[in-house]
Order: sequence, then structure tokens, then C-alpha cells
Amino acid sequence: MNVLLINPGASNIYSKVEANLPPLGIAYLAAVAREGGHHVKIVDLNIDKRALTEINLNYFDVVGITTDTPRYYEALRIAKEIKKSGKLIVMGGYHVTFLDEEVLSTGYVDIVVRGEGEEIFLNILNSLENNTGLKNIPGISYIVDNKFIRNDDALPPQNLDKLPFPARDLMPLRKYKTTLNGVPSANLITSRGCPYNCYFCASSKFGGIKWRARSAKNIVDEMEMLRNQYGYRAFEFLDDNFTLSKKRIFEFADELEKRNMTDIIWWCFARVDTIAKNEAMVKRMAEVGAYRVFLGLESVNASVLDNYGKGIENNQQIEAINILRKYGIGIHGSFIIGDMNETKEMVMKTVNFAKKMNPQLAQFSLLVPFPGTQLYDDMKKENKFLHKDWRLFDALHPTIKLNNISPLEAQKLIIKSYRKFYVSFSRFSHRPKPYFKEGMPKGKFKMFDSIFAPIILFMQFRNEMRRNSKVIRNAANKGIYIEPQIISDEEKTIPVPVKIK
Ligand code: B12
Ligand code: SF4
Repeated sequence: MNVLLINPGASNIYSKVEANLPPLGIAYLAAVAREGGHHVKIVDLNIDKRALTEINLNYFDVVGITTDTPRYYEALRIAKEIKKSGKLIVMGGYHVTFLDEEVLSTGYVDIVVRGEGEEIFLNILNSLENNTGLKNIPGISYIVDNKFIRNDDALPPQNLDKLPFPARDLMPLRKYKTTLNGVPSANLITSRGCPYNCYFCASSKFGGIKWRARSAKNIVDEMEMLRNQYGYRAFEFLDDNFTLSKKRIFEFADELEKRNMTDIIWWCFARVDTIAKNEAMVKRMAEVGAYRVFLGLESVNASVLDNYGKGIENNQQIEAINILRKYGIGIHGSFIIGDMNETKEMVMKTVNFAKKMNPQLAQFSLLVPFPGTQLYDDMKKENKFLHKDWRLFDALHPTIKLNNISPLEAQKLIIKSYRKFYVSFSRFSHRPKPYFKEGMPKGKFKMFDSIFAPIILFMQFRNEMRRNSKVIRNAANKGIYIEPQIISDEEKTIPVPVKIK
């Protein structure tokens, strides 16, 4: 089969600051499909905006589109366009995994793949080639004779070492500009699944509560290939729980040393408790190039942490920060504001905590009910959605009615959080070269070298949020607001769902 895989472009702040990473999900699908004898092309519309207009669609038998929640409409728009040429369209990713019926009801997508798609997608391609039908393929949803069919769930890949490395050769790697401390960086995934099942996150439902991890050897094989073949010396580990197993981190460090791979720097996500409880592990991480850790700090308020089901405590947050600092590892602190019962004062307490702890980077997000989360189910049941304009599910725009904070106040609070954290004299004097530079394309964003970088980035960020905030203003003016609103011409291209029996 000839297969085209598409990563839709984002049109929000993430694309403005060019936070584009090679889309590993479809790169894994491509690698597996290719091993299975199929021909694959990847198009990343974040990078090559006009790529689709330059492609001869007739060549392809199947088109696969990936999407997250904010890009869902864009993914549908692409599907609608391609459908005109009669191609079979498969869609996958977090959003559609949990809203398969809604997606299929648009009529623009033929098959939804639920969960991790490597094996499932290969099964689809093989069955199309051999004409064996879709009935026996677990993990897919589709429509037959106007009837919605959801096959049984598929088991996600159990031995991740057996997966081929993502097909990076099919992506224009040089066009991705992310860096770590100025060094061009490559992204990897080393584990999947999450045992914690937090209230606002769908990871445990998506990948299961069993943590499946690649071996240290297999990870370093990939890093070595990335270093030798492409020259990468910086790595970003994008799995949710890179530090879940202390044992694996020690093996990873030993493996790096064994292969003389100590001239590298790297970054990973980590839970606060895994850091707070394992100082020896952190020391070892620092010895083998750990440059920064992204910490899910979430909130300073115990009741909010409880509601988020995070299973961490304030003393662990402080402990984790202190340990990382002791070993010279930078911190990217992530905070989620807008718990149902939170007050403005509680939010500011979290922001002040962030200021006091002064991580290199702080990210403030609004609590968002992404499909697949317990939060989503509760908000639906309690009729708390302000709107379902998926483009605004980017953690910067309010999406739910809170008990003590209005949508407009929530929007203002997120801006205020960033302003308070970044635009302050103490931050200037502490760090003449702000860390915003990270992840920014070199050269093009010269302004990020400047001492005014926080102000420039903040202005850009604020404008971005205001651009689409008509929905929020309407919500605030009306007090309560539920119906989706047309907020731009772009919206008119969104297909109207058709009813399925
Ligand atoms: C890197 C990353 C980013 C990067 C780049 C995103 C990118 N396109 O690569 C940046 C920083 C830009 C980003 C931003 C955001 N992100 Co993000 N991000 C991730 C992260 C950490 C890794 C993505 C990845 O490479 N995964 C590894 C690959 C192997 O998995 P995958 O992409 O899911 O693909 C598999 C399956 O989904 C499926 N599949 C996927 N597509 C397709 C297509 C077909 C045809 C088929 C058959 C199968 C299939 O098969 C793949 C292989 O198994 C994930 C968390 C995670 N661990 O996955 C969050 C995640 C994707 N992000 C998320 C969110 C919420 C956001 C933000 C909204 C908010 C925020 N503050 O982070 C923004 C919005 C971005 C936007 N589009 O506007 C959520 C998405 C939830 C949702 N319902 O959409 C995730 C899942 C985190 C989470 N647990 O909540 N993100
Ligand atoms: S927030 Fe982190 S720890 Fe919690 S379920 Fe999601 S990935 Fe797991």
C-alpha cells in the first residue's frame, strides 16, 4: 500500500513560537508500516505549510492523520479536503481515541484508531491489501451501512524494544529548530503508559496503567544512532514518566558511560515524588548530562493537589526542587490553575510559590477537561462546559465553569501568572540571558537573546490569548455560556456532523 501520514499544523501560540518537534507518533507508524512492506510518506504541516498542495494524492491508497484536541478541526478540514479524492482516511491520537463516534459522524474519516497505533495501523494496511475486512482488527472504530462499529480494544505494544526506531529519515529533520542550551536537540520516547491516573490526564486510560519501558540499551542505541548519523548532542525524553524506575536510570547512566556518550545533555519529564525520594538517582542523572527536568508541580494548595489526584505533597515539591538544584539540574515547573473550588487568592498563592522557588522556566496552564479524563466525564455530567470549541482547549483559554472564578477572571489570571513570574526586576537581575531562548529557533528569534525577552514573549503570549477570546468574553457577559460560537471565518470550514443510526 502507498501511505501518506499527515501531521496537521497548529495555529496557536505553539506555532507562533515554533515549538515544533518531529511528530514521533506517525514516525513510529511509518517505521512499522515500512517494515511490513508498505511505502510511506510523512508530511508535517507545521514545517512544510504548503506540502499538501504539492503532493499527487492519486499516488496514495491510504491517508493517516494524527491529531490532538486543539488541532482536531484542522485535522478534519484536511480530511474533508482529501476525501474529495476518494482516499481512505484513518485518524488517530488522543482526541479521537476517546471521541471515535463523534469523529466518524462527520463523514470525513473512515477509520478511527484507538490508542497506540503501530500494530493496529499495520493490520489495517495488510487487511486492505489482502481484502480481509476490518472485523477482526482490534482497536478500530468505523461505520458500515450507516452503523457505528467499535471493535474490541487492542493491547498496546508490550515490548517496546521490539519496535523499530521512528522513521526520522522520512521527516525534514533539519527544519526542526528546537535546541537545548543552544544545542540542536532530538526527541525520543522511552516508555509508555502511566500508573497514576491523575484526574485531569488521559495518559493512564490511553496507554494503560502498566508502565512499559524500553531497556537502557535500546534507548542508548537510538541516541547513539542520532548522534552518529545526524550529529545530535542534545536529547528530549518526551515520555510522561522517564524517571519512574530508579533502576532503569542507573542502567541508562552506566550504558551512556560505557559507550562514551557523556558529551551530551538531555531533558525529561518527571514526577515530583520520583525526584524527591531518589537523591542518588538525581546525582547519577546529573553525572550523565541531565540538563533540565520538567516537573509537574501543579499547585501549592493541598486541596487542589488532592482534587487533581496527583498523589504528591508540598514538602515533596520543595524537596524535589532542592535536590535538582543541588546537582545543578535546571527546572521547568508546570502549574495547573483553575480547580473547580479554587479562588483567585489560591491561584496567586501558587504563583507566589513559583516565584519563590524560581525555577528556570514556569508554565501556567488552565485546567482543561481533555476527552478521556475523569475530569471530562464529570464536567459533561455536571454540564460545566463553557463551550466545545476544541481549538481553545490549549490550556490557555477557559473551557469550564468554575465555582469561584469567572471565565474572564481565569483568562486574566493566566496572563497575570506569566506576568508576575517572568516580568519582574528580580528575574532580570538574576538572569541577564533569560531561558526563553531554549526551544527557540536560532537566529530568527534574535530578540530572545535580549534582556527584554520576557517582555516580548509575554506580549506575544498575551496577544495570542486575546485573539480568540471572544468566546470567553461572551461567556463572561452572559454569565453562563454553553453553545459553541463561530469565532472566525476558519470555523466555517468545520464539517457539520451527520447523524449515525
Ligand atoms: C511533545 C508533546 C507536545 C509538543 C509537540 C506536539 C507534537 N505534535 O509532537 C508541544 C510542546 C508543541 C505540545 C503542546 C501541547 N500539548 Co502536548 N504533548 C507532547 C507529548 C509529551 C509527546 C508527544 C509524543 O511524541 N508522543 C509519542 C508518540 C509515540 O505518541 P502519539 O503521538 O500519541 O502517537 C501514538 C498514538 O496516539 C497513535 N496515533 C497518533 N496519531 C495517529 C495517526 C494515525 C493515522 C494512527 C493510525 C495512529 C495514531 O499511534 C501513535 C503510535 O503509538 C505528549 C504526551 C505523550 N507522552 O505522548 C503530550 C500531549 C500530546 N500534549 C497534550 C496537550 C494537552 C498539549 C497542549 C494542548 C497543552 C500543553 N500545555 O501542553 C499543547 C497544544 C499543542 C497544539 N497542538 O496546539 C496532551 C494531548 C491531549 C489531547 N487530548 O489532545 C498530551 C497527550 C499530554 C497529556 N497526557 O495530556 N505537546
Ligand atoms: S499527569 Fe503525569 S502522573 Fe498523572 S496520569 Fe498524567 S502522565 Fe501520569
